[in-house]
Amino acid sequence: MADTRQSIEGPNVPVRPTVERPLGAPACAATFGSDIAADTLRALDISYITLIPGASFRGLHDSLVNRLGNERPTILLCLHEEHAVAIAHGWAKVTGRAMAAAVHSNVGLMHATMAVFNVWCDRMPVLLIGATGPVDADKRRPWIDWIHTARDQGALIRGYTKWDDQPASPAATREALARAKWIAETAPQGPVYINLDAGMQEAELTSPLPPLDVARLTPAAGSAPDPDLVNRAAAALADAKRPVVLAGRGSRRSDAWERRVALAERIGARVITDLKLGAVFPTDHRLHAGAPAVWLDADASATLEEADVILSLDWVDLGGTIRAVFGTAGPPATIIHASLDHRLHGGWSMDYQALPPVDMLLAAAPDAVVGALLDALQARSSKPKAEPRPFPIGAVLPGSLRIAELAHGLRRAAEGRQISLLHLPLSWDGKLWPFRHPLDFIGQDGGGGIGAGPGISVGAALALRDSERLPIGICGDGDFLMGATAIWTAVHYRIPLLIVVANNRSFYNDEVHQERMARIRGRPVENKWIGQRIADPDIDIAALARAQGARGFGPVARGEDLIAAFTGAIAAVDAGGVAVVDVLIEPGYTPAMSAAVARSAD
Ligand SMILES: Cc1ncc(C[n+]2csc(CCOP(=O)(O)OP(=O)(O)O)c2C)c(N)n1
Ligand SMILES: [Mg+2]
Repeated sequence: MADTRQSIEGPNVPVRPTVERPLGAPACAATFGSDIAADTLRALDISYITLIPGASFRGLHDSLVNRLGNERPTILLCLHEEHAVAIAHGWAKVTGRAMAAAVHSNVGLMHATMAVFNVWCDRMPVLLIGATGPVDADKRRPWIDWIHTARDQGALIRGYTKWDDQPASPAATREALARAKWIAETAPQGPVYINLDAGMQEAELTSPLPPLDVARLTPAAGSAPDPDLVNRAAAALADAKRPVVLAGRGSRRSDAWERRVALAERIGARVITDLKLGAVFPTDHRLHAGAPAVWLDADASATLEEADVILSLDWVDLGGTIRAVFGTAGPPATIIHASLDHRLHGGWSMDYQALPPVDMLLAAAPDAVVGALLDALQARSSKPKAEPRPFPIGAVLPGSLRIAELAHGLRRAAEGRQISLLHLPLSWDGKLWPFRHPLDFIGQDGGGGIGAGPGISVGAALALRDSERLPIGICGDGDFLMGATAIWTAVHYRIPLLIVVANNRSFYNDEVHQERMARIRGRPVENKWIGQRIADPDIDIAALARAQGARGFGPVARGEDLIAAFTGAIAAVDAGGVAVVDVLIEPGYTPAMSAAVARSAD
C-alpha cells in the first residue's frame, strides 16, 4: 500500500542554526514534564515551532530553549497567533509535513482560530500545541491562572481539527503528541490540537520513562483503491470519447505530477484545475481546459459539459461544480471520484460541500488512485506528446496598472527564474501565469479567511529557503494589511521572501457584493465604495515593510516604474532579505469571479 504522507523530494528540508542561540549547554537529563514534551517533538522530527509566548506554556518554552538548545524544533517567534498557524500552514503546503505552533492558554487559541480553520479547509497537517491550568485548582495562581483555564478548550476548535487531547501525565503527553502528528499527516490530512496542562509541564518527573519507539507508534497509514473498482474505472476511462479530469488536491511531488500527466495523455482527457489549490497539472499543456480558476471559467465549463466520463481527483466541491454546470438533474456522464475526504466530514462546518452524484468512489488518496489507474491502463498506448501551448509574457504599457500588468511586469523582471507563487489575490486571473511544476503555485488559504496570505507566504518561503526557487507571495491590500506583521518573522529569521501587494485600496470583493445589492434593490450603485475603500489616508505599505526591517518599494502607480521596482526587490531577496512591493492597481475581477462572487441563490 502506498504511503500517503507527502513530502518534497530529497532529504528533509534542512534546518539552519537559528539567530537565537541560548547560552550554556542543553540540560542533559529530562527532569520536568515539559522536557518530555520537548523531547517528543524532537523524536517526531518537528523542525520548527512557531509561537507567541505565554505563561501557560512557560515550562515547555524553557524546555525548548534550555533542554533542547533551541534546535529541532527551533522557535519561530511571531507577532500574532494567526500568523503562527499560517506560517505552519505555508510550511505544510510545501513539505506535506506538520510543523508545530504553540499558542497561549485560551486567548492565544482564540486568536488562532481563523488560521486553524484555513488549515482545516485546506486539508493540511499542523500540530497545534496549547496549554491550560494548572488543571488542579489548588495549584492555580490567583486571577490569571483562573481566567486562562477552561474546562474544554479543545471545544473551541474541535469542529475543524482532526483530533485533540489534553494529556494528564508526561507518559500520556508523549503518546498524545505521537498520535497527533501521525493523525495530522495521514491522508486526509488536517490540523490537530494537544493541550498541555501547565501543572504537568512544570512538575518534576517522578520516574524516568522508557525509550520512545516513534516509528512503531506512527506506522505509514497508506490507502489503496479497490482493485475491481480500479479496473471498472479504467475501462470506463479507456472507452470514453470525451473524458475530463477535474484535478483537485494533489501532492507537491514531481513524480505524482508526471503520473497525472501520463494518465491524461494515455486516455486523452481534458484536464481542469483549481486556483484554490496547489498546481497539479501543467496549465500550458494542450489538454488543460480553460485557465485555473476559483470558479470554472467559460472554457472549462464548456469542456465539462461535453464530458462523457468525469474523473474527479479529490476536486473541492464536486457536487457544487456539477450543479453549477449541469443543474440539479446532474450530468449524463459517468462520474468517478477519487477521494478520502468523506472520512473527515463532521457536523460543525459545511466545508464538506454539496453531496456529489458519484458512480464509482475510489476511496483512496487521489495520487494513489492515479498510479493504480495508470497500471490498469498500461496496455493502452499514449497519444503522441503535444507541444505545450505558448504562454507569452504580455507588455507592460506606460500608465495606470491592472492585475494583468502586475503579472506581466513580475514575469519580465524574474524571467528565467524558477518562481514559486505562495499566494494569489482574489483579483488574479489564471490566464496570466503558467504553472509547469508542483511548486510553481502552492494554492490559497483554504477557508477563505482573509489575512492569511503573508503568514502562509512566510512559512512556505522557509520551506523553500534552501532551494533555487524565488518565493513570491502576491496579496490583496486587505489581506496584506490584516497579516502584515507576519513578515517581521521572515526578516528576523533571515527567510528570503518577496511580497507583492496588489493594492486596489479596497476590500473590493465586497464592493462587488454592494453593487449587486444596489442593482437588485434599484439603489445607487455609486455608493458601493462606502465602508469598503481603504483610502484617505492611503496606507504607506512600503513603510510598514521598512518598519519591520524589510525593504519597501512603491507605491508603484505607473507601468513605466514597475519593472525597476520588481528588479530591485528581487535583488534584495537574492541578497537574503525580505522585500515588499506596493503596486497600485485598478479594481477589477475576471468575469467568472465577479459573476460567482455576487451570485445569489437564484
Ligand atoms: C477574516 C475575513 N473577514 C472578512 C472577509 C470577507 N471578505 C472576503 S474578500 C474580502 C476583501 C479582501 O480584500 P483584498 O485582500 O484587498 O482583495 P480585493 O477583494 O480587494 O481584491 C473580504 C473583506 C473574509 N473572507 N475573511
Ligand atoms: Mg483590495
